[in-house]
Amino acid sequence: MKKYIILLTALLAASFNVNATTIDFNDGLDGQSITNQYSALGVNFSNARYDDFISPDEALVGAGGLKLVSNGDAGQDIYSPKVGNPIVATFDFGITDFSIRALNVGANGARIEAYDAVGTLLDFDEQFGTSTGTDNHPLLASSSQPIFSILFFTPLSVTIEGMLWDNMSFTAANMPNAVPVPAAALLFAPALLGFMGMRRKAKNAA
Ligand SMILES: [Ca+2]
Ligand SMILES: [Ca+2]
Repeated sequence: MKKYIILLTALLAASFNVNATTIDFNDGLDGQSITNQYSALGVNFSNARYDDFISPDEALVGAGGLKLVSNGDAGQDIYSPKVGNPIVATFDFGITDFSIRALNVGANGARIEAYDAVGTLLDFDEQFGTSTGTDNHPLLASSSQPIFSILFFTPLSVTIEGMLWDNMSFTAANMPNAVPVPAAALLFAPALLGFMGMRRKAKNAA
């Protein structure tokens, strides 16, 4: 019985984090556009691509491998998308607890804007560094909800410098029709234990 209780405890603990999703962007190819590669996770991108630039000390904040940058356009650096042509992440369902690591953030800064389902700005977060921002890797975040899209860009153009994005994380927002997973697991727990007891009895009788 003890091992069943341990198993059940582990299942319940895991269920509390079942909605957390993190994308490290390490599963693409350098320079390849990012569009619907993560659609199974409920998110699609526009004006986005993978990039393998290595920022100094990025490992200290858990970043590495490939990162997220913009596709850019004429006269625009892929590391410095502006508000008129931002990277966009669009979600199939409302999300909350959004965060992403901004790497190598200098004088031009890094900004995220969170929008609801009808395009109303819910929240923003931004950070600025000095000069080229080497070793400045802030986490940008929003706990507003439900967020349906996020824009990513560098708000200023005071110097020639850019930045990258890595390790995007979000959870599904609490929606009216959502069934809380821990409650559902508790409903099944007595049946599961009962079933295991029946199997044990059958085994002892045999
Ligand atoms: Ca990465
Ligand atoms: Ca920079």
